[in-house]
Amino acid sequence: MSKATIKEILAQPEAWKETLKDIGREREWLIKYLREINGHELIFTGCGTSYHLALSGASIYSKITNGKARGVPASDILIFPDMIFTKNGKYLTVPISRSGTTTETVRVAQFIKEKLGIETLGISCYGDSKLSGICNRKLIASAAAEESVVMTKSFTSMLLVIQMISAIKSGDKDYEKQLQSLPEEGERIIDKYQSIAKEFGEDDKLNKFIYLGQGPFYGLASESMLKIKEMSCSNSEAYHCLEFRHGPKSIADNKALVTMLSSDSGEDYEDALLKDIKELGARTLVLCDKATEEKLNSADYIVELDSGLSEYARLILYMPITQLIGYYRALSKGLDPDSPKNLTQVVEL
Ligand code: F1P
Repeated sequence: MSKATIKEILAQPEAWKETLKDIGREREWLIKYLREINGHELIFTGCGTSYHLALSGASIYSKITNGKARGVPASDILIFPDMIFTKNGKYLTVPISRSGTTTETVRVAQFIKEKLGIETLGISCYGDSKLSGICNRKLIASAAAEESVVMTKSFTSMLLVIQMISAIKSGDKDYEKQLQSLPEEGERIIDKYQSIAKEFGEDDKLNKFIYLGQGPFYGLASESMLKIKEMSCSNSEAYHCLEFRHGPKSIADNKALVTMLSSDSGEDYEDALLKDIKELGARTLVLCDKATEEKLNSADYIVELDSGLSEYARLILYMPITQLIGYYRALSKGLDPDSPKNLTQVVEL
């Protein structure tokens, strides 16, 4: 059995270090380029994992640069372009694709550039892909290229590219300094929490996995949901934290693991929700930077990053843990995470 997936999950801090260097080398043209798009709305887009990346990336870009941004699935641009682009709007579209060959994403880049005359900045792991050849400009996270079918280090590394774009566009030196500490923090967190991820992944009393995240963490919750589904064919769902009360909580029971990808801005709301979830009898895993009293009372387990990083800097540090839960769940079910059922590395229609 090949070991690509686990190798790539554990190699994320190294990929982040290389990606920070790679994007740092593009700084000069990026500063000029991003100045030219002042006032433009950024439309981040992709498919599957890359769509989840677009969701979190848009939220980060908006907050750090105070610019307008949205994350949309490539299929919506393909089928409902007028829903996204208005006649007199000014846009920069950012198609995201690990492979650079996913059909919807490539078709969208072609359509946007040729039919709408809108500028495209592609983000990929391969500089010689179809997508890279179509886009006006490109940023390549080559250290995040993967053998595996499921996306792990490519997800976090391409999200880090968007964080760097945001830091460079805003000129926020403190934010960029925080990003520079992610590789070292990542090594420490993987070393400290890999075993608890294995424990939750192997817990055969669990039969459903629910991931909650608000704001920029919703894209991560969606990606964590997809990982465990792809690798282990488990029942998994993702919601904005506070949406969970509006119906989905009906399935919370002692066989459910509810993982909260905590924010700072929503802490009071999220802590109150955690208490409600515990009272429903579900198992609770909380990922946070610093544990609060409520979290200590209501969480079955807390992954406390203790990084001291802002909520918009630390996001990717949550991902190795949720990726590893999916990985170990697959192994515990006798499945091979490197050959996930029904999936291929690229979807070409
Ligand atoms: C997108 C994608 C992945 C999915 C699987 C198939 O790929 O749909 O999200 O997990 O690997 O491809 P890409 O456009 O980012 O290459």
